[in-house]
Amino acid sequence: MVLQEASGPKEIYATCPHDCPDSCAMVATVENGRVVGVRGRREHPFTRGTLCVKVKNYEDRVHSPDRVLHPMRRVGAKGEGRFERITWKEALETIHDRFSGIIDDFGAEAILPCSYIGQQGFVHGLNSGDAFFNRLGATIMERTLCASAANSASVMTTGVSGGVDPLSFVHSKFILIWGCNTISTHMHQWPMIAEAQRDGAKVVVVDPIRSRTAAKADWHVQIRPGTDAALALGMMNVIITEELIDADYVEKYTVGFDALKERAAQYPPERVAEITGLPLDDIRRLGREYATTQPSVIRVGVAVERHKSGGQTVRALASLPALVGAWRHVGGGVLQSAARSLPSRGDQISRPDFIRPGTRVINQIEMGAALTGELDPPIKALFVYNCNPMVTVPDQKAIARGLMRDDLFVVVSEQFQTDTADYADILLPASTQLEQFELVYSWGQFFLGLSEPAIPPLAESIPNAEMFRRLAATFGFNEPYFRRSDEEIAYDAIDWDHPALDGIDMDLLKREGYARLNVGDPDTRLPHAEGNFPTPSGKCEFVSSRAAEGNLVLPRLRQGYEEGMPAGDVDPLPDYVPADVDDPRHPLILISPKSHAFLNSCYGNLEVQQKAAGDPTALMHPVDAKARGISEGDRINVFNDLATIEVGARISEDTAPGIVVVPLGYWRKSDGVGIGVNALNPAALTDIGQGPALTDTRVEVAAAN
Ligand SMILES: Nc1nc2c(c(=O)[nH]1)N[C@H]1C(S)=C(S)[C@@H](COP(=O)(O)OP(=O)(O)OC[C@H]3O[C@@H](n4cnc5c(=O)[nH]c(N)nc54)[C@H](O)[C@@H]3O)O[C@H]1N2
Ligand SMILES: Nc1nc2c(c(=O)[nH]1)N[C@H]1C(S)=C(S)[C@@H](COP(=O)(O)OP(=O)(O)OC[C@H]3O[C@@H](n4cnc5c(=O)[nH]c(N)nc54)[C@H](O)[C@@H]3O)O[C@H]1N2
Ligand SMILES: [Mo]
Repeated sequence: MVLQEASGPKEIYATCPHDCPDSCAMVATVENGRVVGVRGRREHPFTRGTLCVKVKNYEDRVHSPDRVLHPMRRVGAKGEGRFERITWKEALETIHDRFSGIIDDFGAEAILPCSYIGQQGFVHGLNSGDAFFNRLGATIMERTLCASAANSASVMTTGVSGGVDPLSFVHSKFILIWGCNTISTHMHQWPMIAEAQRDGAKVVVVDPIRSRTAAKADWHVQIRPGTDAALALGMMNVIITEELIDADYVEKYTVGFDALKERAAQYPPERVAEITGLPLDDIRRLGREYATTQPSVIRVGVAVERHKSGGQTVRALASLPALVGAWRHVGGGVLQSAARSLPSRGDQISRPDFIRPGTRVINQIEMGAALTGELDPPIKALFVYNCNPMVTVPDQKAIARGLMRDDLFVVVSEQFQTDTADYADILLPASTQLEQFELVYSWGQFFLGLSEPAIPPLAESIPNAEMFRRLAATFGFNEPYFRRSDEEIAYDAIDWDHPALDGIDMDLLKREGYARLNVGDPDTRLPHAEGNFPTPSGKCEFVSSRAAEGNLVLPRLRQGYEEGMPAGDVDPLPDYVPADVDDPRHPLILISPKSHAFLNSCYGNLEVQQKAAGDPTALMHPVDAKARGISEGDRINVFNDLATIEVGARISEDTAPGIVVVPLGYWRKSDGVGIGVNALNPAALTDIGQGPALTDTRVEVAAAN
């Protein structure tokens, strides 16, 4: 909505476009065709007027002199990042010619699209190119970089449920923040947690490092990375042995208790202490307090899924509330992804009906191998949008080798010349949120946000939906579907007749900028007090009836395409399976959580955030540093068989021994080292959801020469 039309500054409602649970409501101020400032909207009940360190100067991102503003063609060698300006017509014709030649010689599956959630909205987001690439017949990219294991595991356990409202956390008495750095990664949830804490709630953080969030907790449970499933099963062991279960709830609203009981019996606290590195008494106390302090709530972060048994870990966490009857209370249960409360229409967004039967599926985490391996047909073209795989995808060196191939035609659509864009043959200019119309969902709260263009797209940049309209027209795709306006796309993306949308329409969203889904009042909301789990049994499934379907990946990430999924190899019960990674030459566990000042790799090139983030470092425990003769500030090499990266040493008891912490987000070219933390991570996948098993990476550290 435009708040003022006079000759002075205009204010326009927007919603933050980033892949983040908060999806903040913002106002952009425009003067003389320029965005001069953004601020949070105070009246938004969840985001309440504050913006994070990344987004509070979003106008600098929009008007950065580094924006890609024109279509460009590579000059010079691959990867050098030198380009010359061309017209949109030339760019589209080049893509058409190259793709057509590849299709003639190798078939359309030789083309691989690569997107992620650089833009978190229905119109220009993750799935915005699906219909085009499906119509083309391209290979399908399975996009499981984030929360795929956790989402799949949650759906297997509690169904397509959004879980506990984050606004209901004020009513919680025991808040278990598990593998989640709330204060850095979705700070707008913190005020509700702090309010509960002031009212006497106990805040417990399970994290191998003393994160900003752990530092504010009443109790920091400093677990060994990747062992969370053992801790959850150990808690169940205590809860069951000490008869702290809610027997009535378990009887009425769950399936598989006897089997779960048997499984939990294999995890006595003594064994769990050994696996997790936690004191025996802490495990007992955590089980007891969690069960008896109601309402208890678990906030599941993405880090817990990043292990070989990451899916089963989330299955265990999603099972705990039903075991103790936490769902009976307002503010009791589990919150993993609120997005499941929004009835989106995947069939209308991705058009899986365009997919030719038998089309090949390649997992994004394995793209390095796909670009360098012997495939039939080989990958001959890569089209990247909303994604910066050279920073964010494991097996980075293989991806770089692939992108250097002379016979690979690479198109990148970007706002900035990222590490990935350096390898483009054709670089296309993308607009930012304040230049486009977008409908934004949230995975951390129950509001739908609208974003209206504050200014027209800068220079020749265009929104993704417009790019795919132009591409479809160039390829002669005549279906009216490919001619829909941005607003029509937004309309089609949601089931407006669903009860969750009662009373909400586009006019309301345009007027207000956001709307709360019709999912009940956070002060009284009880989604599963009487079961009502949207699972096949209608109950919380300790034993999953969907395990037989195999390695479940949600349709949105895979466009509803089922063929080729491995079936029948998923344990129907939660379990802890150690990663098979013992390697005496590389004994340290590498973790690479988010940076406070970057949003994945976004802002890695912008000065304010670079300053806030400081130089890339590796955090180590003093015992590990001393054993290697390393002091604070030393240049060190972190290495394994895949790569060596050089960073500065930070030494502190904030981390448990045996761990090296190198945050994600730094660009390869910005620190002169030319290689990032994902060069150390192999393309290992989780048990459920095929997510990245990042926590299973092992490294060694030595002083750099
Ligand atoms: N500032 C900032 N905010 C962001 C992002 C960003 O890049 N920067 N990215 C956004 C995105 S895409 C996402 S998915 C979310 C993710 O946000 P979070 O869910 O908070 O995920 P992470 O930051 O990856 O990890 C959270 C914490 O888990 C800990 N951890 C690592 N391994 C383990 C483990 O094995 N067990 C346990 N219990 N803890 C572990 C880490 O030390 C870290 O403190 O944040 C979003 N918000
Ligand atoms: N080691 C390690 N790796 C990780 C993680 C980790 O914790 N550790 N986290 C994982 C997680 S949770 C996630 S979500 C992924 C994120 O992986 P990515 O989605 O690749 O992350 P971003 O860095 O946000 O890259 C998005 C790119 O899209 C561009 N972009 C933004 N808006 C638009 C648009 O409208 N159009 C176009 N064409 N481009 C746009 C941005 O400029 C940016 O360069 O990384 C994963 N990788
Ligand atoms: Mo993510």
